[in-house]
This record gives sequence, C-alpha cells and structure tokens, in this order.
Amino acid sequence: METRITRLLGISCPIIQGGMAWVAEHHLAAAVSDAGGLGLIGAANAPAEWVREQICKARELTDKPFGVNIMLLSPYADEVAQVVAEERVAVVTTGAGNPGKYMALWKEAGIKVMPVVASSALAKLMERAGADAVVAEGCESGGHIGELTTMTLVPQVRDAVSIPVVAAGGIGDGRGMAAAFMLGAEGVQMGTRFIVADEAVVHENYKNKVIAAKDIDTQVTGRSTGHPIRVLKNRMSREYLRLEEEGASFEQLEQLTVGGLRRAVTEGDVTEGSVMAGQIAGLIKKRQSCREIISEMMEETEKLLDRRI
Ligand code: TUI
Repeated sequence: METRITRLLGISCPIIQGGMAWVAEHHLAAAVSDAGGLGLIGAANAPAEWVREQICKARELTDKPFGVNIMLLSPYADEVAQVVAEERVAVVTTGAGNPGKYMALWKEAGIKVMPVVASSALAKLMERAGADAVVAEGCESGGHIGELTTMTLVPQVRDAVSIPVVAAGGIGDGRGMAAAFMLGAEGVQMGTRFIVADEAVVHENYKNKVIAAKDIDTQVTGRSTGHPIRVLKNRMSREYLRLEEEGASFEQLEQLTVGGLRRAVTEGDVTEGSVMAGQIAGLIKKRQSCREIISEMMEETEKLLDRRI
C-alpha cells in the first residue's frame, strides 16, 4: 500500500509503532522497521547518551529506516534533540508538547519530523514550522492524552493542514486502520498492540495484563494535575483517583506514580505500578511477532478498503 506517508518515510506499510516509554527500545523498533513499518525508539525521560546507544543498537539490527520519539516534558529533551540531529536519524516524532524550537535543527539535519498533536491548532502551527506530517492522537491512547477522540480529531486535523496525517489512538486491527483512512489519515500509529509483540522486551505480567484487559478496563489518572495519563485499572490507579477526588496535592499524587511505569514494564509490578495502555487493549488477545501483526493489519485493511460496505 502506497500513501504520502510510505513515500515520505521510505517504508512499505503505513504503520508506525508508538514511542512508548520503557517499551519502545531498540529490539521493538528494529523489528517493526524490519517488518515494513516504522519502528520508534521512545526517548521518554531517558538521558541523551542512552538514546544514542539505542540508535546504534537498532542500526546493528536493521538497515531499514526507524525513528526516535522525543517526550517534550523530559528534563533531557534539549540534549536528546541534539543527539538525534548528530546521529541523523531518519524520523523524529514528538509528544506532550510543542517542538517548534527544535524544528530548524532537525530540518537542517535532513530529518523527517512528525509532531504528535491533539488539536488542529497545533497541527497548523507545526505545518507552518516545517513539519513533514503530523500524528493526530485521540484520547483512546494509552499514556499522556489530549481531550479529543480519534474519530473527531483526525478529520478536523486533515481539513486544517495539507501535510499528511497519521491517526493514532484506539487502532488495533484492520478495521481501525481502514476507519482511520476513511477519516482522512494516510497512516496509523499503534502502541498497545505492539506491547504484546514477541520482540517487545516487556515483563510477562504487563503483557498478560494487556491480554486480559476488557474494553472498560482503562482509566485516566492526573486530570487534576494537567497531565492526564491513561492506564489499565489497578490498585495504584484506584488509589490515585481516590486521592485526586479528595483534592490531594500534586506532590502527593506524584509520589504514587514516580518510577511506576519502569516498575511495571521491567519488574512486572502491575499492581502498584503504572500500566499504561489504550482503550483498544480489550481487543488484543494474542501474542504475535511484529511481522505477523503488520501483515495481518495490512491484509485486513486492504480487504476492507476494497469492498463497498
Ligand atoms: O506523549 C504521549 N504519550 C505519552 S508521554 C508519556 S511519559 C509521561 N510521563 C509523565 C507525565 C507525562 C508524560 C506517556 N505517554 N503522546 C503524545 C501526545 N501528545 N498526546 C497528546 C499530546 C499533546 C497534548 C498537548 C501534544 C501537544 C499538546 O499541546 C502542546 C502545546 O503546548 O500546545
């Protein structure tokens, strides 16, 4: 399947893997890229030298293009922005903020830039700043989310800009991908389904919790702090929401979640840790390789796009 996204990124399938903190390390990124999609290394809150090492390791595993996702709330965002330019990674995506101040640096390094946006206003701003495409991420996603759903955000972003749009949030199979195309997207980004990929170096407890999840098993913590985060329900999230309702301070709430994602992903603490996942978790029932995930997605999508209703 060819779209402006496949041509822009030099990939064969318009499927981008989400830049999930702790999950999106070089094994997963290289496997997704090798299978024809675009793998991403998630820089999250990691120091710049860790990101450089991950880029080098991914290059040893694949000769296909891959990208780095920069989480703009990270204390290391400035240094990571510099490292991706030095390493001339093929693609940069950004999350949780406005990457305007890095655009010139990245464009000079020949990097394709795709900011994640949660509004058409930011999409327009990014287009004017020189972005090559935008990822319109609806609040069905796991992790840090905006206000709008994918169904409402994608067509409005599509109408607001001329650069291609990638849809994200709530997409987990060919039906979601075909629907995203109907909304005007030319590619999709998926996170949650790749958490359970064979190549994802993620604790078994985390993968099992995604596979066991039902449709209503996520909730959003942190609305009161201005950083809403979608996670799978557990003891931590229930306690967090109870404290939030009682009007707990930012510091109290932070205490509950600090280091929680790392503990869940690497140590398997899915009771007290932060198990970020999207609302589509309920649809994800099997473990597969990245190659199987991508070929199944493409087959289902093409079949649906070929038929009339
Ligand atoms: O960034 C994400 N998802 C994430 S980041 C993350 S790590 C984290 N840990 C603790 C606190 C916060 C984050 C876990 N999941 N997705 C991309 C995304 N970006 N979703 C929504 C946005 C977004 C929202 C508002 C981007 C820009 C924006 O407005 C920026 C502005 O300044 O106008």
